[in-house]
Amino acid sequence: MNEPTLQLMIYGQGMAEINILTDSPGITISKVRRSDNPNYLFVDLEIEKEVEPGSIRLIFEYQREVLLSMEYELRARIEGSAERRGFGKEDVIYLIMPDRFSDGDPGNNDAEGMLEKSDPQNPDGRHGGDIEGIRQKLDYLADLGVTCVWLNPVLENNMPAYSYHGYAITDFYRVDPRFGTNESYSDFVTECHENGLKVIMDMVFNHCGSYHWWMKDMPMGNWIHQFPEFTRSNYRAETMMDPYASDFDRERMLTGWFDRTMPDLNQQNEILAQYLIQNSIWWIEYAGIDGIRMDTYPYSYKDFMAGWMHRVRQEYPHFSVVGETWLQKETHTAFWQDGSPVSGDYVSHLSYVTDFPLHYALRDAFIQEEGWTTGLNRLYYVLAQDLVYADPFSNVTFADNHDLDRFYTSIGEDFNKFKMAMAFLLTTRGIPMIYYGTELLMTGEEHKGHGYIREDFPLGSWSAAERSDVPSEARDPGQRSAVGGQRSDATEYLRTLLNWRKSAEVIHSGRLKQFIPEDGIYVYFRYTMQDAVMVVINKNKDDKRLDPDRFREVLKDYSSGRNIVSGEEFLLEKNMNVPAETALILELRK
Ligand SMILES: [Ca+2]
Ligand SMILES: [Ca+2]
Repeated sequence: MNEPTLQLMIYGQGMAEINILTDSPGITISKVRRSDNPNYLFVDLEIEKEVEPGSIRLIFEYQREVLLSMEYELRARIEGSAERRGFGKEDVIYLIMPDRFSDGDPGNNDAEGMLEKSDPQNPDGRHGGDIEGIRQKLDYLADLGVTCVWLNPVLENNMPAYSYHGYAITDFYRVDPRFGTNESYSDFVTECHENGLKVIMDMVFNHCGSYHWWMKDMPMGNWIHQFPEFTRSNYRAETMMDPYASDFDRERMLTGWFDRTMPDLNQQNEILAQYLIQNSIWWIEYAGIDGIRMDTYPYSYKDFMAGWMHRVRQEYPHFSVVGETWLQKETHTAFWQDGSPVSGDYVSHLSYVTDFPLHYALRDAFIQEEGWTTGLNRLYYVLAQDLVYADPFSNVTFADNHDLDRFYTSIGEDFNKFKMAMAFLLTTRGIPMIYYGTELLMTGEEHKGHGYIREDFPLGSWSAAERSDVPSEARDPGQRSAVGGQRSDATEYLRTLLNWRKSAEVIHSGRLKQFIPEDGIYVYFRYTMQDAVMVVINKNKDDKRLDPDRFREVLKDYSSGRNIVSGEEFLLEKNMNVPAETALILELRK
């Protein structure tokens, strides 16, 4: 690694009284720190560049007597590791909640030592999905046309209840045994790569689970933020950049707990900060991942987050990180993106942010009536504010995710609106993310409970006895019933768009030009010097005539366009017909 220092946390009864030595060549113990807890020792090793992978020896002495000598392994790096490319604008991400996708190994559902047992009928319980289940579906995902998978956290959540979602980590170095093992996760990443899929690992620095072993014997008094009584964050990330924010609110935002079961980590503690940084780098290297999605990005100290990103970039200059920046407004979202004109003197080193403002607009666009600022104009106005971003084309865009109403539900289960929205998501600027089951028109309302927006993927393997509630047409989208038929149409529609997008460089790197929505029709273009794609979204319940003359600055000598869904040829002439409630995606031809 570029960084020669490695911090070790050594835990054991009375460990602070131990003297630690090494006789391995090229290794120096540069710093030994103790805390107010006598059971911890923190040791910095300096590793010279010339040191080969293999075992080094650590010697533990008490009163000049050797108590223990242990081997510590320095692993070889993956070849070309530092140069890994990460994910980007050419990709479409598919988000999977591992407990709810497919149960490839029913044998791990009640893994030994885990406090919560499986309970597939309980929306908040563990349903048994795992890494093996996802592995068995890689052909399906590759065929669907997504190019990158993001799994909600896979690390151990040994909590007594509500542990399936993964965000209450109890061991930062261990994959939850109900999902698999560290080895099976690393093998999974390799197999994804063989199937043309990249992998994003979900990480959490803001908090851990209240059953993390640290909580039983705190490494230091200031390891977490503590209050006389339970104190919740105010969840107002806007306090980080609001020029009028009170210190009280900002402090409460940063140090309040995300939930009762999620102690808030104090990254101003340098040893904890180093622990988290090393942990993320260890996973990149160990599992060979392509990117990180960092949970609750603004809830950790922003200088720590910038320092972390800087460290990651030092080791992996092209690696991708997307921060979960759940903010309402464009400016507040853009603040976190490195180089944004609205970041002030904050240098985040973060390349990708999650585009919540566009998500809200996408929902509104199809449920609101058309008005000066409503309906399709919501999309227009959000994109018109892209000047606040350093690179809006790298924003991660989405219709929904694991915390939001299922998109199909939020648009009143209207299949035409669904298709128009997906066409927009996959052709406008940004790196699109699709939540698992979108292709099967899965439904669910967030306010009923998160279990309802994270239901079992109907095409996953689930024990039949447990899954009697899954309708048979959902198991086989080829089976034609009213619902099943629409589901297979949805899958086919997305499959066509996604597979086309894979090689559509004009969407990956082309410019964007939009025309103000008029009469319920929104027209925009993606274009390069060589290619152009015209998108026409007609929200009206009837066919409309369109005069392409208004678009001549882009159309120039293009005379026709091929509809990438139907293959049909459209002549770009006066009174061209735009079918009702349809998005036309036209590859323009001269
Ligand atoms: Ca399982
Ligand atoms: Ca915090």
